[in-house]
Parts: sequence; C-alpha cells; structure tokens
Amino acid sequence: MSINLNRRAFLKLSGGVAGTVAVSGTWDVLTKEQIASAVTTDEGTQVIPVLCNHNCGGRCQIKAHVKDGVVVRITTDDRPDLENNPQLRACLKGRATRNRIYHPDRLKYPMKRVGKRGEGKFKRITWDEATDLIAKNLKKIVDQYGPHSVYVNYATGDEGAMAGRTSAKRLMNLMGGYLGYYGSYSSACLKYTAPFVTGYRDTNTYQTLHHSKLIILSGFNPAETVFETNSNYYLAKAKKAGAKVIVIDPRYTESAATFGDQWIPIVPATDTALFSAMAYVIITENLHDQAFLDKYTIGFDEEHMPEGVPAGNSYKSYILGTTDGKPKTPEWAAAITGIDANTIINLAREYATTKPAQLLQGLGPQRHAQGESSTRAGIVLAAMTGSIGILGGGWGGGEGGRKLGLDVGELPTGDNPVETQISVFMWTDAVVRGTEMTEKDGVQNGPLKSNLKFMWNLGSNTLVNQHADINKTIKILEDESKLEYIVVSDQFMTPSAKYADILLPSDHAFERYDFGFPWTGEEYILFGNKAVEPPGECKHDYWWMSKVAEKLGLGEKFTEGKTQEDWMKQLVEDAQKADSQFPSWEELKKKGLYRKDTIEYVAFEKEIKDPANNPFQTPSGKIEIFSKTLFDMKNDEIPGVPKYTPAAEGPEDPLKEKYPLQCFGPHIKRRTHSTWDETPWMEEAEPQTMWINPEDAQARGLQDGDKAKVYNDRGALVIPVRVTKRIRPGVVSIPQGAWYTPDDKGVCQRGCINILTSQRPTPLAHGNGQHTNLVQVKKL
Ligand SMILES: Nc1nc2c(c(=O)[nH]1)N[C@H]1C(S)=C(S)[C@@H](COP(=O)(O)OP(=O)(O)OC[C@H]3O[C@@H](n4cnc5c(=O)[nH]c(N)nc54)[C@H](O)[C@@H]3O)O[C@H]1N2
Ligand SMILES: Nc1nc2c(c(=O)[nH]1)N[C@H]1C(S)=C(S)[C@@H](COP(=O)(O)OP(=O)(O)OC[C@H]3O[C@@H](n4cnc5c(=O)[nH]c(N)nc54)[C@H](O)[C@@H]3O)O[C@H]1N2
Ligand code: SF4
Ligand SMILES: [Mo]
Repeated sequence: MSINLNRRAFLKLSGGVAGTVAVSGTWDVLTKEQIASAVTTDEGTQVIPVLCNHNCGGRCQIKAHVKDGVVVRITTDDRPDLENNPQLRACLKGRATRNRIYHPDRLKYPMKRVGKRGEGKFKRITWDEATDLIAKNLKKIVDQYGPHSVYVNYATGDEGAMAGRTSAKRLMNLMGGYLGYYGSYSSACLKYTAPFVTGYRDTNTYQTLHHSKLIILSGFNPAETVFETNSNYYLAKAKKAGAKVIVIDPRYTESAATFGDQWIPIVPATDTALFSAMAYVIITENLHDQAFLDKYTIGFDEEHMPEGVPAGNSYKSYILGTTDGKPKTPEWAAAITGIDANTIINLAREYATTKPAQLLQGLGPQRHAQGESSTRAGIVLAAMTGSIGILGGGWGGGEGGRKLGLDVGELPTGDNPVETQISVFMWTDAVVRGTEMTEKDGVQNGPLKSNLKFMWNLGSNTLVNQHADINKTIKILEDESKLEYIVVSDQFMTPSAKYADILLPSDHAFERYDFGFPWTGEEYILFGNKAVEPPGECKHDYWWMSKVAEKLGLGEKFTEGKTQEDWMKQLVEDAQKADSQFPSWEELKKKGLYRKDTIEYVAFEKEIKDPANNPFQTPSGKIEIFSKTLFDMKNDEIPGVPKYTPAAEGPEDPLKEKYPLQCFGPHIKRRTHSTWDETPWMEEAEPQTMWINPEDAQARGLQDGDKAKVYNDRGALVIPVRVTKRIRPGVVSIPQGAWYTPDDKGVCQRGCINILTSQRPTPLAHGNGQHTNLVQVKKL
C-alpha cells in the first residue's frame, strides 16, 4: 500500500528528477500530517468510488480515500476476482490521479483572451462575464451565419454521461442546430468500411479468446491500449489454454513481449499487401473454405459476382493477377512489406489450417493513408477461412463496435435540425472552405451553408494538439476572420486552450457525479461520486452551459429545472425502469458499480447459423468481398475488392529520397492521448522518446539518449532517441499526445508528432491517416 507514498516521499526529497518542481508544488497541497495519516491509519478516512473517465481504452474502478476533504490515496477494485466477473483493476494512470487533480497548474478561474489568438495571454473574469460573452457571441454568429457555422469539436477528455460536448449539443439543438460530424479519430476507416463488407460493425468479445488456437494481433497492442479493462486477462487466459500468438507490428510492442510467440515486423502501411499474399498462398494451396465462401459471400470468384460487373473483377482474379498480370505472390509482398516470403507462406498456412483462429486487427493499421483497404482485406481473410460468426474466430477491430452494453442513457441532446455532416477529420477544411466542400470531400446531406465560425472545444485537445498538421491548423486559428469565436473548457492550459477566446476551468471527475461506460460494450456501468470539492472556481460544463442558456432565454428548456445531479438521478431512474435490477442512487453511490456476469458473445452468429432469416445487412445480403457500391464509385483508390495501393508518404513514395524514414505515433501507456502529459509521475514512468533502430541511429551518429531533430516539409520537433531493435529499420515512432511546445522558430521541443502529420484525408472515409508520414532525422 505504501508504494505510491514512498515514491512521493522520494520525489519530494530528490532534487534531480525530471519534473521535480511540479511534483513538489503538487505536494505542497498536502501537509506532512495528511501524508502520514494515509500511511498509518484509516481513521476518519472515507473510501469513495470515483471515476477515471478519459478515453484510454479501459474503464476501471478506482476509489478515492478522502480525509479532511483531501484525496490521500487511491485504490482499485477489491471485489472477489471471479472467472465470469473479474475485477476491474486500474492501470498506473488511474492510480496516479492525485498527481493530476492536485497539480499546481490546474486552471482555476474563467478567463478571456487579451493577447493575439494563440499567444496564451489571458485575463481572469467572473463566471457572469464569461457566460455573457459566450451568449452574446454565439447569438451574433448564429444570427449572421446560421446554424451551419457552429461546430462541437471531437472531444474525449470527459467520457461521462454529462460531458461538456453533450451539453453543447443540447443547447445548439434548442437554437436551431449545428454542423454535425460522422466518424472518429479512432476508427474512421474501420467504422466507415466494415459496413460495406459485413453490413454493420461487430466483433466477438474478448471473453471468447480462449477458444482460439491461434490469435494474430495485427497492429493491435492491448498491453498498452487496453481496449477493455480485462482484454489482457483474456489474452493471458487464451495463452494458458494453449493459443499461439503472432504479432504483426513494426514495433516489438509490450503485447509482443508479453504474449507473442512470434513477431513479424512489417513495413507500416503495407498490411493489405501482406494479406493479399496470404490470400494467394491460401488460394493456390486450396486451403480456403469454399463452402463458406459459396454460402455466405459474394465477389470471391468469377462465379459469384453481382450482375452487370465486367469479368475479371473478383478477388481471386486480383490475387492471381488474372487481370493485371501481377499475381500477389509472397515474393511480390516481401518486396513491399519487408517480410520474407517464407514467413508469409508459413503465416498463411498456419492461419488457414489452425481452427479456430482469429486475426485481431487493432486500429493502428487503419489510421494510415489507405486505412480502408487493410480493414477490408483482413475481413476477407477471415471469410476465406470461415472464421466469421464462430466461437474462437473473428477479425477484431476494436473500440465501441459491439452490439452489447447496458441501456444507460446520457444527458439527452434532442434532435439536431441540421442534417448536414462532415467527416470529423475535415473540420479545418470546413473553417476555410466549408461552403465549397462537396460529397467528394465527404460532406453528407450538404452543402454547408456557411464556413465554420463558432467552435465549442470542451474536454478536447483536438483543436490543436491531436488534429494533424499543427502548423497549418494554427495558421487557420490565428486568423480571427475565419473561426470568429472559440470556447474551450479544460483542466489545464493545453496547446488547444491557448487558442481559446474564452477559457473555462473544468472540475475533475472526482469533483462531480457521473457514469463511466466501458469501451467495447461489456455489460457494466461505473458510477463516480463527487468525492472532493473542485479547486478555485472550477465548474462542471453543464453548470455554466445552463447560465449561457439562461442568457439566451432558453434556461428552462435547457435545464428542465434540473441541476447536473438531478439529471444523474433521472438517468438512474430511467435505467431502473429498463432493468429492474439496476441499483438505486444510494446503492450506486456506495458501490460505484453495477455489473452483469460476462458472456461469450459471438458476432454475426445468427447470420451464419440461420442465413435465410438473418441475411447480412449488405445490398446482396452476403458478406461483400466485392462491393458494387464501392466499384461504382469508379475511383482507383476505392476498388470493388480490397487492393494494395501504395499510399502517399508510404514506403513507395518517391518523397522517400528526401525523407527516408516512415514515422507514426503509437498510443502508449503513460498517457491517454494528451491527457496525463502534464503529470510528472507519468513522465518519470515513461519519458517521451522516439524509437529508432540501431541501423538508422548509427547512420546518423545517434546514440541512446541523444537529442534528435525530426522534420519534414510541414514542421519539426526535438526529442531524445531510444535506440532499440524493438523497431524495424526505416521506421521511427514518436508516441502521440505530447503537448505541442514550440520554440521561437516553431520547432516543438516536447515531441508532439502532429507537427509532422498531414491533413490529407483517406480516400473513402475522409478519415485521419495520421500514421502515414515521411520524415528525416538528424542529430542535434
Ligand atoms: N494507454 C493508452 N491506451 C489507449 C489510448 C491512449 O492514448 N493511451 N487511446 C485509446 C484510443 S482513443 C484508441 S482509438 C486506441 C488506439 O488503438 P490503436 O489505434 O490500435 O493504437 P496505435 O498505437 O495507434 O496502433 C496499434 C499498433 O499498431 C502498430 N502499427 C502502426 N502502423 C502499423 C501498420 O501499418 N501495420 C501494422 N500491422 N501495425 C501498425 C503500432 O506500432 C501499434 O503498436 O487506444 C486506446 N487506448
Ligand atoms: N498523430 C496522431 N494523432 C492522434 C492519434 C494518433 O494515433 N496519432 N489518435 C487520435 C485519437 S484515436 C483520438 S481518440 C484523439 C483524442 O484526442 P482528444 O479527444 O483531444 O483527447 P485528449 O488529448 O485526451 O484531450 C482531452 C482533453 O480534455 C481535458 N479533460 C479531461 N477531463 C476533462 C473534464 O472532465 N472536463 C473538461 N472540460 N476537460 C477535460 C484534458 O485535460 C485534455 O486536454 O487523438 C487523435 N490524434
Ligand atoms: S486510465 Fe483507463 S485503464 Fe487506466 S485506470 Fe483509468 S480507466 Fe483504467
Ligand atoms: Mo481514439
């Protein structure tokens, strides 16, 4: 129990640790007596279930030990650890939350901008002034430009039922609506593409993993990205039951180190070439499940094509090179993927002959410039081996995609009268040229009647830090004639917060009531108590949004007479009506958790077991290996069957001569995106470094720990290097989420990868190919 405290004491005493200044500042909040009391006695200490509610892949139970109004310690789930109801134990971040809530840099007062936009100069104002200014500017902009000019930015800092983004949507719907978005930064390509193949997106639960004999983790790193609190528990269980685990990843990840029997270091952005060659081996060695393909799919071979499509367009024709004269052999793929032909042959044979097997794709491969194609090609492999709709099979594909979960609501937003939507990644375009954007730019139910003029950025660092090409973004934001008003609420002065016109200090999840929803549709709900008072004048977003609504004459409609706590009580009552076992408010406050036993859920089971009554929800009613809808788009980058097309800034781009290294930003365990970057304990646990292979380091005279400059035509950053064989040659990785910290020349000193990424959208989903970048590295 005293590990954290020992570390704290150590940090306070030691002078030389990075971030010491901030750490000792933090600890000034607690007296020596308070620290001692947490170690020695629990007398007078209340243990209160609270929430860890960021977008981290997990949703674990944490409990605040509160004494004299101060959180002195954090513990986690201590219920019995049962096979079908395992504990929801917290990771290092959740357990370190004191370092975040008592951080000396917490925003404490509402502020308005006084310098140039982005300069970071603010003046403290009252809540009354802040809400006045927001109401006045919002009204002016909506009156002048209409509802299409207002945008509620992607925001995942607060994932609760009462999140600020939800309040903003509720208010905007009362005012005539706002420009909506579809997709996400997480799974844009997967989300958009999977429905073309299987009708909707769904995956087997991780509880079923132990039925698999072979698990391929393809760009999937749950040891760090979690994807459900207990995914690693289920992977361990599968290993124990005898499953072999193969990891396909340019990096030797924590998942590879923990679970991997084999690591296949692939060249980034080439998964489709690998999958195509696996298909070649499977077809030519007759290892495919023809009966499954005949019954459940269209487009695999020429005998099963939709009407009216010219010959030669089936998947088999593509793979065998019948039409283009290029068979997709293992040798062909070896030259592209950097994986030798024999490894590809063995992988294909093993995948096709080990039953049941599953190819679990993470979201990394689809966050590439051609992210749509690898998703599709992976599903096709699963279909070719009859691995869909069965226990132990499946194709993975991540977050929020399952058809499970409890029926618990959130603050109702009402309906948005505006039907026009953009892809979430295209908002910067919508600021600059919204009215000129068309379907080709991914606009749905368009056109936009105005460019974007008003931005709500509540619990988000996507305004600057998490969106691509920061230099391009900040140029757009600095021009006040474009986005005329930006409202940000956050707990810290993030790179996005610096671009606010009005900057509002948010309370923390420990300082309010809310729900925590599990990521992938597991059947439980967490409840978070208000355990401590917020510092300064921090308020929940719903509170100040109610004031804004009042000032716009919409107060009663917005609140329906309810405070945030009243809404939570209402949501609990509604959930109780839907489920007689759902706990009361008082029970939730005490236990902080309502959980059903886990079940082994198989996606698409009914479509496979009883296809006559449950056709796939595609135009043909089958799994569409060939999609006529996509084929009819007549776009080489969106072919009828998944094809490997070299990506812009991928390994085959001639730009490689100038910028020879492929660079992407993995999600790592010490941060949730940019959240926790400010936390010194986390920095000590895992400092921000760039992985580089010894070959590439040596060629540049770089040694472990040296500082390097990484750059391309869009920008530059400085970062210490970690020289390691854990990344393949030709590739460097810079963990995403570090705070953009420019020097006077605009060179980021902290290593924020989005100074290097591009705003080029992916061809079909108009999503973020933020993992596809070419760079050069030189020693500083
Ligand atoms: N600790 C932590 N966990 C998180 C998050 C976090 O920020 N921190 N974020 C959460 C969120 S919102 C999301 S969306 C998910 C993101 O989850 P993912 O998108 O799956 O995570 P990434 O780290 O981007 O990519 C996963 C792996 O793909 C590898 N990879 C990159 N390019 C390629 C490629 O071309 N081919 C192959 N085969 N592999 C490739 C990377 O090296 C990495 O190990 O994680 C969630 N979990
Ligand atoms: N290059 C690159 N960029 C990426 C990715 C990548 O893989 N590579 N991944 C993308 C993905 S998958 C995602 S999901 C996005 C995530 O991007 P964001 O949704 O912007 O997530 P965060 O960076 O965690 O920022 C959340 C902010 O909310 C604040 N916050 C926390 N709690 C609260 C609260 O209770 N109230 C309020 N008002 N604020 C709060 C935090 O301090 C933080 O500043 O990033 C994307 N960006
Ligand atoms: S950060 Fe995520 S994985 Fe870690 S304790 Fe919190 S909810 Fe769990
Ligand atoms: Mo995400």
